[in-house]
Amino acid sequence: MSNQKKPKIKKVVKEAPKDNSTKKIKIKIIGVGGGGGNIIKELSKKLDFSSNKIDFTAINTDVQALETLPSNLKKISFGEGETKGLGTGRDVLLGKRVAEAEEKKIKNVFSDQKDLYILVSSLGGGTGTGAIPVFSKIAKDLNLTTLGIFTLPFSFEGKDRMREAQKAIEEAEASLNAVLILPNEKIFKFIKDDIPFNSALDVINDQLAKSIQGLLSTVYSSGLINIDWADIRATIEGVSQRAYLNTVQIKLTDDLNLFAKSLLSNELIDYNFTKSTNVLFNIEGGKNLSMKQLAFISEKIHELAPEARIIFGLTQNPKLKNEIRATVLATGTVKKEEKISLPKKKKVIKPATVKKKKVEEELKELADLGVEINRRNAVEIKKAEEEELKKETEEEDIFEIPAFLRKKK
Ligand SMILES: Nc1nc2c(ncn2[C@@H]2O[C@H](COP(=O)(O)OP(=O)(O)OP(=O)(O)O)[C@@H](O)[C@H]2O)c(=O)[nH]1
Ligand SMILES: [Mg+2]
Repeated sequence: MSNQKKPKIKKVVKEAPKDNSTKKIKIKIIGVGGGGGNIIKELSKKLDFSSNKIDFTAINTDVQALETLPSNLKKISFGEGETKGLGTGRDVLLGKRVAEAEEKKIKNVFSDQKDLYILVSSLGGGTGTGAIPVFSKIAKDLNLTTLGIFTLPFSFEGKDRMREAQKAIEEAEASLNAVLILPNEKIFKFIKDDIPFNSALDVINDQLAKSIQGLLSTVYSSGLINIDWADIRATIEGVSQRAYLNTVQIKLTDDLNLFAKSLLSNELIDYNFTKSTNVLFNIEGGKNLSMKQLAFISEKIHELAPEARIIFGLTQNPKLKNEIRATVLATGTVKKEEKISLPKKKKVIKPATVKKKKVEEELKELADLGVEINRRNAVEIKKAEEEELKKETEEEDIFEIPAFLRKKK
């Protein structure tokens, strides 16, 4: 650290007022579609503080799925006329159409003047994937502060599902302030791939719920050093920001290096930490909480994301006796070309010099064997190489065109 720039840390060292501004923040969490409902159900189970400041709403075209959710969630069905309350059967266009037709109902969901609206959906089906861009646009038109939390389908569900999900994100993020993306597939980094489907979903939902819980606890707990609503809004606001969120809890005696590493490298979330422009983190602990952990984490964040503005909070939580828990929320605007994309066939463009060397080596080998060669000059060799390269590129590009268009070609 000694020869590095000092981190741009905003220090808000102040006694937390009893009625501080974070405590007044009103948040609405809206789960759209089946998976969205499941995730917010998981989250609502975890909240240990009175949730009258958090409103959970599940909205779906599938009435039966809504009925399985607990009664502390508000449930709204939409598109019943067209879907008969049975869901869309993975029809994205139908999901979009019924959401557009229900604009009034959706506007009503956003009409309660909350400070922050969090849209949660697992993309890849018809309802969430079709409706999320519509929800996002309506929220933008109403000038609301929004955070989208979306999962991407598993690879085994097929490329079309993934493509639809990506398209929905692209459309939605133009209207949302920040978007957090968690590809379901990444869970296989942590669990065996022969785990039953539903159990894998449970693990993902649990992880996501824990992280959101950490964020909410940062918002609603009184801090020794307080993060206020302006700090949170500054982190989320902007357009098309990608977000990172993680919560980690360790024993006070554990290795701080390991703590920072697991806090700042949540591999489930698609996010490049080095691109962060705003990082907000909060540490919660019992009486033994010291500035040491805070300073350590700040330095680690600064090392990883040197350009980020870092805001921190410190919260005493008597329930955490010999443990500390940290939550980090980071955002950074993603340029178009940096957006996560489907794995494409890799284009390996060999530099002409490498090829030329290879050609010459081959010619020499043949000459050594006594084969007479009609040597081409450098211009001819270069022309032939360029033609070969062009042919290769054309062939490779063909695989990036959807099959039905390829056939037309
Ligand atoms: N993380 C997570 N992903 C889920 C869950 N349920 C479904 N998924 C994923 O989300 C995709 C969409 O499923 P649903 O959320 O059920 O779809 P929907 O939005 O209700 O749309 P339709 O049922 O087709 O109208 C699936 O392909 C799965 O990849 C869940 O509980 N958690
Ligand atoms: Mg459904």
